[in-house]
Amino acid sequence: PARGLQSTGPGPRPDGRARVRRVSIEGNIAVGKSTFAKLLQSASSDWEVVQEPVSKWQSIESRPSEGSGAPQQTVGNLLQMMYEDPQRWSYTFQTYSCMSRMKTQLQPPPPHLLSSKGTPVQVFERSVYSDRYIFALNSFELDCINPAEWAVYQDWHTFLVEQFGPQLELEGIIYLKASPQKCMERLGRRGRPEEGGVELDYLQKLHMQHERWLTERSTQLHFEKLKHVPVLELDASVEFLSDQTVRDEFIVKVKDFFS
Ligand code: DCP
Repeated sequence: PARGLQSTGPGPRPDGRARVRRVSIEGNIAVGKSTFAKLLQSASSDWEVVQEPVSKWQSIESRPSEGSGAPQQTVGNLLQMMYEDPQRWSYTFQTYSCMSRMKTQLQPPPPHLLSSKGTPVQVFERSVYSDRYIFALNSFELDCINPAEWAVYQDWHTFLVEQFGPQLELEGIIYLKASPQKCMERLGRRGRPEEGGVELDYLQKLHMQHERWLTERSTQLHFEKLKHVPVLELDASVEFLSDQTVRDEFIVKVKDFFS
């Protein structure tokens, strides 16, 4: 059984209220992270989901110089560019997706969580850690990110994560696990246009990266605390949206994990 969330911070605040803890949901492409996140969001007002900024990657905006009066312009769909020409665009994509995630992860928790007297938890769809240890690492292993780009990526990633410190730390990870075949089926069903060329082999590689990191825990991590973060693994091969019993079971497990 999974251990509960770590207490990495200073404990309860002087006013007796609990600190807001931070957890990410991890899992393969199309495993159902967003669906699961919505389920958590509706289960407790103490749980606040922060969505992944995918739409930002689909329409990159150019910022006109200050005072020019020119409107913002959409200059590209980086997700599509990355899938169409991974060797050219993977580094740029991984830089931007991680940067936009840092911005969202650095937002303060909403006031109702800060004033909660229960067990407030901020739940993120993915994290700066899966960006690096799943996607960027995988792109490097597939030669879509070259050794110089990989060295640069790792350098700024380590630097920024260390600079921001506790603001980017996680106290727990929920790992939604399903076979790559199951994810492929769901990916086909949702039909996001940019992902039309994704093949089973790619999902198998990403699955392996998740397994190495979260089950075997054999990925070379650069952040000491991350090595010891508790992981709650859930079997996401079941259709949890349509099965009330499964949904209830998930919520019980998550509650236990958070308490
Ligand atoms: N992606 C990527 N590199 C990253 C983060 C994401 O290549 N560092 C890509 C993979 C997907 C898209 O971005 O094509 C969104 O990926 P996710 O798996 O994070 O989100 P999903 O929408 O697939 O999640 P789910 O269906 O589980 O809700």
